[in-house]
Amino acid sequence: AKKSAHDHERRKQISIRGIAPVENVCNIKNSFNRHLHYTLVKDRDGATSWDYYEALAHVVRDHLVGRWIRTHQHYFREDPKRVYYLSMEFYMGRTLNNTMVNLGLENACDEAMYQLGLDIEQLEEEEGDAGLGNGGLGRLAACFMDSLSTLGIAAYGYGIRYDYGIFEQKISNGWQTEEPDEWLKFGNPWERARPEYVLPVKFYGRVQPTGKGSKWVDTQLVYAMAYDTPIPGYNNNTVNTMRLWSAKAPNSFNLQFFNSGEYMQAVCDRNLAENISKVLYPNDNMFEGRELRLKQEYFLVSASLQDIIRRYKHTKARRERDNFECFADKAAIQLNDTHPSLVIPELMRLLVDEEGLAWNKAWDIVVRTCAYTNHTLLPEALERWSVALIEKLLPRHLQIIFSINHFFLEQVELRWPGDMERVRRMSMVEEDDEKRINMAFLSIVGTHATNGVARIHSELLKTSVFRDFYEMFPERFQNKTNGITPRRWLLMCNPGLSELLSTKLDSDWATNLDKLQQLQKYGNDEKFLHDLMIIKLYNKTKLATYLKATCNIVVNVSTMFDIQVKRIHEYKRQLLNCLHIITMYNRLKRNETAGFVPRTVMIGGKAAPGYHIAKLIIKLVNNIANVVNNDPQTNERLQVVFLENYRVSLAEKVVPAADLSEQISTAGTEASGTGNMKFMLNGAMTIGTLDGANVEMREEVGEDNFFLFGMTVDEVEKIKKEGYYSKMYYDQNAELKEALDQINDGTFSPEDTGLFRDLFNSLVFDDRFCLLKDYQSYIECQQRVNDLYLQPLQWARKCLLNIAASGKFSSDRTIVEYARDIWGVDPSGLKLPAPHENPG
Ligand code: B1H
Repeated sequence: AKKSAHDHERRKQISIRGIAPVENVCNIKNSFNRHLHYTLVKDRDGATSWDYYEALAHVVRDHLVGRWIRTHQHYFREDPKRVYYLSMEFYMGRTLNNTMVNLGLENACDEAMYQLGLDIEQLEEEEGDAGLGNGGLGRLAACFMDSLSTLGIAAYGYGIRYDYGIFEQKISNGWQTEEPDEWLKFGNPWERARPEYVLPVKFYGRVQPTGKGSKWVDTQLVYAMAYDTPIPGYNNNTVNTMRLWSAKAPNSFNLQFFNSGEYMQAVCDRNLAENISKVLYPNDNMFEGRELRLKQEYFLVSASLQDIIRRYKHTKARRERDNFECFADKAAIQLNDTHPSLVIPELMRLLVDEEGLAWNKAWDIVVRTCAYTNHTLLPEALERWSVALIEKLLPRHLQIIFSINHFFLEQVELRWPGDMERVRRMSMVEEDDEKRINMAFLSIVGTHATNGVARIHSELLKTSVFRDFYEMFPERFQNKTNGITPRRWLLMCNPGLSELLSTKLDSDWATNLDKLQQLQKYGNDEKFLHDLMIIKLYNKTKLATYLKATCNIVVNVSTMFDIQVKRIHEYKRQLLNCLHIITMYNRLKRNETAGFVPRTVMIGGKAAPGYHIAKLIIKLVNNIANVVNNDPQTNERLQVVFLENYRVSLAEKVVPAADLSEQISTAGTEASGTGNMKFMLNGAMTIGTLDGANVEMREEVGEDNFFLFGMTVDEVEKIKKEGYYSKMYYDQNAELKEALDQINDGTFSPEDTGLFRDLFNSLVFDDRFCLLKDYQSYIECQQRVNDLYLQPLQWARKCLLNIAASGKFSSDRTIVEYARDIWGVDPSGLKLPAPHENPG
């Protein structure tokens, strides 16, 4: 209670997060008590912490409602071009604190809870994450929603309301186990169900040729029910909508069973339909060609397009719009990777089969409306759906895809007469083993813009996987470097730093993040650097307190916090980090302690449940931790922590506490990365390769302020072409050999000496991601990190320069570029009038 009173005092000073006039505080207290009574039906004796959280959530939600309605009235009246962001993932995390920040209610709520004898931070901890995403791709969608609202763009997010989001990771005996994420267990105060508003989605059946076009008949029907979540902009009274679809069986489902009297069977079978929105596929950067996943993708596409078309037709002008002449001027549809790429054949089907447009007219509309974002070059992540499966589930769409491909290949032949090899390469229909549809090819051909998510990634798209397509459509290829929302990733998660920055910067810095550049001039201001270090120490202490309370882990805040948090994947090279840890351990065991900076290395992330090697990596980290942390000869200087169940809300605690951010993927494999930006914004140093957005981060901050190591993309390409034999590096580097042998000989698994053999073999005999080649360079770079950390003021100065140079990585900048170069909309920057509020 003493600590939280201190935090309370801290937060009260914070000016950037809204003022707390007595009247507002009083209204919030009244509203809170009313909700506790009428909404939660509890008194103060029976109320649990969750009840208090939910009561506060309702107080805050009430402040959204008027703005939400007014925003949509405004859009209906003005009829601006709408932007539709279609994504299979929206990794939103928690909502309460974010809403308070964006509405400027934080201080008033904090004070009100304090006066009621409650600790607001404790209530915030009651909220579970909305974990409807795997990693970067889903979190990007969430950051984009925040920026779209903040920029006043008339945007809608469309996705699926999974009953179960990304699994909960438990570590037992060092192994990952998965538990279902019951995020809706206690209800969700942030969504509004629209049970009166359901749309039909069809599956299976067959195509019937008729006199005028094709008909899709004998289909199975599933309903899509809308659930709306408000998305408030930052301090601009705009509240957009994220609409998530939930599957609902129609009463006609299994009618044959009802008719034949098998009532029980028929009702029980309704699950079959409703399973479509049951659970998020837990793969990051990995395609899994299951029928249920294809159903999910079409379910999202079909429901969303019906909704988009309904909104297009229903204008304020009395007469309904009955033609599609201006459809592409009134709607922009952004495909978050190929996952919603069935939009292309589905919109063709709706326009041609249902609305009666000519093929060419429809095609022109589709291409002008849609745009595609590519998020990965890894071949195992590219969607290539089995033709047989599409034919079974969506027979009409397969015909349409074949036609699209046919007309497209005609164009290719026209352009390159006789180049049959090129025609074969560019066909959307792949004929190697099983026939498959290459959804990325379909997406490039069916849209007017294809973009990568960092400059280097966008360049690689043009020169590698999509080279032929770039030659055909050079004007379609763009770059949109990713960004993150500074509201969640600074204002909300790092109040101490936010407040410090606000003492030096214009008050609108959080919406004009380039203004962070003004911080450069404090690079030699010792007082300022000292304040910065105090805040970092405070954040480290807070994380330490949390780790003690939740996992009973004790960490030393005076050590360097060296952190790698992200999904576990071979290309992200958590094993390279492990090799460095083992190398440090061996050196300490040899008493090479001179000038060694004590470190706490933290690694966190989920492995896809079916990804054997990734799960073994988690076990290895935990076993290394066991050995290193229990060795009295080293454990004063080196500690290893596996952070369990890494997710958005844990990132909010970890990122502000980091000294060193590990961004060490093989050059050319991480499309962008966005965690890298979060650490930079919060004043960590980065050790990283020239991969993804690291390249641009280093460019912004200057090479002296970034710890670079490893091969470049060109060097990776070259070495692979020449024939890369990782065993050579194993044979020739004694420290590397020692570390790898220890992984192989049971040093870290005495109970089962062969446990990590697969890891050893994959590194020494295959090493697809060139860890052994980059090892020496990484170790030397880590030594430079060590040496700089020995000079606290120099370190702090470089941290400051990183913060100052991170402005480019605001998702506001990213969205402004999409708006200008792809969607053709203006960020209005409009501040709507506040609705008259009478919360008392
Ligand atoms: C990213 C994915 C992804 N790229 C397939 N690709 C999935 C692919 O369920 N699936 O089938 C799920 C996710 N995710 C990430 O996108 C990149 O790896 C990051 O580098 C990038 O920062 C992020 C956002 O652009």
